[in-house]
This record gives sequence, C-alpha cells and structure tokens, in this order.
Amino acid sequence: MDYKKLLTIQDISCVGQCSLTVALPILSACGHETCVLPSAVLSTHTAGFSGFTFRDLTDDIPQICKHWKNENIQFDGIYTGYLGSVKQVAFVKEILDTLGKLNAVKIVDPAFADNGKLYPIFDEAYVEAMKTLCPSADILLPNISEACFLSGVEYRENYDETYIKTLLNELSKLGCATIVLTGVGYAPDKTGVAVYEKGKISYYEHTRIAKGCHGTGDVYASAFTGALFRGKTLFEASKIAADYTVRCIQFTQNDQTHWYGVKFEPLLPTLIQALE
Ligand code: PXL
Repeated sequence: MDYKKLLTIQDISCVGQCSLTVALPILSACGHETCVLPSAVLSTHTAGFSGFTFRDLTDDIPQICKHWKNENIQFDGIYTGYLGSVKQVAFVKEILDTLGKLNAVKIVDPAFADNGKLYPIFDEAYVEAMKTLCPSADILLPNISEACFLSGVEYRENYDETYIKTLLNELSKLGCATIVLTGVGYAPDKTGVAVYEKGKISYYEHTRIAKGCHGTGDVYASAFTGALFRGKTLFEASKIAADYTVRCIQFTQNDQTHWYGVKFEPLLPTLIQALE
C-alpha cells in the first residue's frame, strides 16, 4: 500500500466539521501520515455562526518552516485549503515550492467562495493573492464560484458545456495545467466533477442532493487527496471523492440539528473500502 507523508495547510475551525477537523481524519483513514500547518484558529467556521473568534497564525509560519527545513522534513504531497491572510499566501507558496520531495504532488483548493460570493473574511486582494498560488499547484480544486473569481469569467447559475470549457481554459491560463472543477451540473437533479487534464475534459456526473450542506468542499478535497495518494488516477480519485461526499450528504440531510457540516465519520469505512 502507498503510505505517503502529506502536509495539509488550512484552518482549525474548532467546531463546524470543516478544514483540518475534516482533512486530518479523512487523510489518516485513507492510510497516510498527515502533518498539519494550521493557518488560523476559529471558534467555529464562518458560514452560519455569528460572533466567531479568529486567530490568524500567519506570523508563526516562517518559524515553523525554518524548523522543518533545519530538520530536513519534506513531504510527498501538500494540500492547501482555507488560509488566514493575504500575507500568508506568499508563505504558503514558498512551502509549495520548497518543502515537497522530488515528484511531490501539490493540490490547492482555493476555498474562498461559494454560490458566487466570497466567504466573509475574504476580499479581492485575497483573490489576487490566490492567483499567485496557481502556478505552484499541480492540481487546482475549485468550485465554479472560485473558478470564476480566479479566471475573471462571469459567474452563472445556469450554463452549458461550452461555458464550463471556457471557464476551464481561462483558469488554466493562470498556470495550473490540471483542474478538478466541482459542482458542475447540466440537469436539475444532477451535479458532477469536470476533470481538466492536458486540455481535455472528462466528466463524472452524480446525483445532486437539493439540500446544500456546509463543509462538503473540504470532505471532497480531502477524500480526493487521500485517494490520489493511494495511487488512484485523477479521474478515479475524483469519482471516489464525489461518491463519498454524496453518501455523507445523504446520511446527514434529514438531521435538522446538523446544519453546520456533514456527518462524514460513520461513513469512513465506505471510503476505505472504495480504496481497496
Ligand atoms: O469549508 C470552507 C471553510 C473553511 N474554513 C472556514 C470557513 C469555511 C467556509 O465558510 O468559514 C473557517
């Protein structure tokens, strides 16, 4: 079995089932050593809770990296998500460029927007900074909103395959040749993943569950990363992650009290099984 040493860089939302509290268990369940660099510590995530605390850890990052470099610590893969500040993006770029082993794979989930809107703490300056991260990524993992902000293509709720093709072509001009675009649906009850590799698009369609759940982007990105580093192809990993995310939403959707995330933990055995 492939046992990889991975680094994931994203926030700790103490409560809310997103970012590190999702990535760490999922990557571990996929069988990988999972190292973490927290970008910020929040009391909860920012989508639906009010009065959340936010401690930006940007200024800790250079010292942490210096220590890792002194110890010759390097990673087989680096997966980045929700970051804490514009300044931090430059530090993360340096990590992507210097802390990977030879042939390390770097995955960047822009993690700053959904439904055509930026998440609360982010602004245009953050989008501009995120554009500079794209050339350092081997695989970019945006949703349609993030792809639009990054590429400058107009955001649309209704679209066709030509629009998605244009979006992916424009986005690739930022310097990332491989893109896994999530939330692409051409029929009301369907959604899916458009996988852009060497200018070619392949598409995996699956059921769309009407109730949108928070944190599913992180569940998807973590399962995708876990599967890819288990030796699955880009398309297989995209599919395994999509199927797992759908199962998590189905398992959560009827629980009215669980509005802030998905109950991904009881379904981890199904993800492990899909990797066999
Ligand atoms: O799931 C993305 C995410 C991660 N971290 C924090 C968030 C969000 C989305 O809103 O608020 C803190």
